[in-house]
Amino acid sequence: MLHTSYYVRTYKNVVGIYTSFMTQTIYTNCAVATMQHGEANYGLIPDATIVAKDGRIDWVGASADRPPEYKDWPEERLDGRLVTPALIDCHTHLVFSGNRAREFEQRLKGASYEEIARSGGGISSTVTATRSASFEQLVEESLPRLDALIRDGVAVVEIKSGYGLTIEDELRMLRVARHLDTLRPVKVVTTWLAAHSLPPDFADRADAYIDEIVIPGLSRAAEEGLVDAVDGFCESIGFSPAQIERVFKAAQSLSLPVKLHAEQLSDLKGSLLAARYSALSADHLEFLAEEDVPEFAAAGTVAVLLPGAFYMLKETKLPPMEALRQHGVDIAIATDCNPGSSPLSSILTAMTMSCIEFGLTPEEALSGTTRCAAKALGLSGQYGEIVAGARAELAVWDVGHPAELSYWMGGTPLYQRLATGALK
Ligand code: DI6
Ligand code: FE
Repeated sequence: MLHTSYYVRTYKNVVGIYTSFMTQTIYTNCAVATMQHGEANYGLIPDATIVAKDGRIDWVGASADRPPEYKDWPEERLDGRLVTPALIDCHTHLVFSGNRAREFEQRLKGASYEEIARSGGGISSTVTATRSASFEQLVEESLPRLDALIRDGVAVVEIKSGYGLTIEDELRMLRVARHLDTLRPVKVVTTWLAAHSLPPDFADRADAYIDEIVIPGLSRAAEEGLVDAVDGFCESIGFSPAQIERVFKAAQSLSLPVKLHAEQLSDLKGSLLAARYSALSADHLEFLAEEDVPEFAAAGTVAVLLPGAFYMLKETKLPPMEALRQHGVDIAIATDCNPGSSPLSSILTAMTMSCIEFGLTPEEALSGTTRCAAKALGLSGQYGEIVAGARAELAVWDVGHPAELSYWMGGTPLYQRLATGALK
């Protein structure tokens, strides 16, 4: 009755990603962490049943309360395992060629990330490698990173451009990202990040780069249906708030949502700019000033924390966690998978790191990779919660309690991913 569409290998066994083509399925004999908004304690239901119909959740609740109309439906028994919404990685740069291990060595010998970037290394070196790789090579190099995320129970992955920096090379990165979506049982959400770094042929002409590459390229990407959102790197080694604002205006005129790399290395008030444009998310935020949190919170913009970059760059300045919590800001966690500051392709590791570095609770870490990550991608109610109407995209774990998802380091306790034919 279940069709096995794809296998991944975990530390314990080979895990199936099962795509159910049944119009009706009941998952039962399991614990469920619904991660529903407003529910305490993970929305945990110890002896639960989930009813899926036509790829969506029709009903979830205690098995004892299962409504009689589902009585004769086919059942999948999950042997007491834990079911959560499938995980979401809402910030990655996973399409790129090569790696920057040598730069990592340089940093360990004392060079800073900014120094390396200013001397022509850093993002520029990945740009050179990515431009010279063929489409097929980019797919081949990116797939293992995507597969690693899938092994951790991920169903939705955001992928940014930003290592092409010409119109054609940026479009090509997004085409690779869209192609990856067709190769694996995941939904890929794409982001235009041409305002990532200034290529050498535009040295000292950042405004011209915005006018000649970033904005016209974005229109092309939108015409081709290659882009779901627009991002920028608002930093002294990236682009100024005024330059980013011009990109945001172009996004707005194309009805595309925006998001921003903000306050990673300094406080340029990018997060407030993002908030003014009702951004889906502002990401990094270590240097976000506490006094700016109320204005940020009022916009409903998600704070995406990226513990892999914090770790790799040995950052010490923490985001204003208490203020974010007090003002009810939704907090998401992502890998930031990229060759420079975060060569990380495990969302579970990002969750563990977020607990240790930023003091998140395991429950916040899980909402950060489910409900809040869905919100950061404009997918609220569709992914990231086990709630009637949402997609029946589920992860089944060999654990007794959801805190274990943040607790174990290395390996993945994923037992199974339950996917629906309706994922795409
Ligand atoms: N912030 C990041 O964390 C990545 N890009 C960005 O704007 C780093 C990209 C890289 O170093 O290759
Ligand atoms: Fe990033």
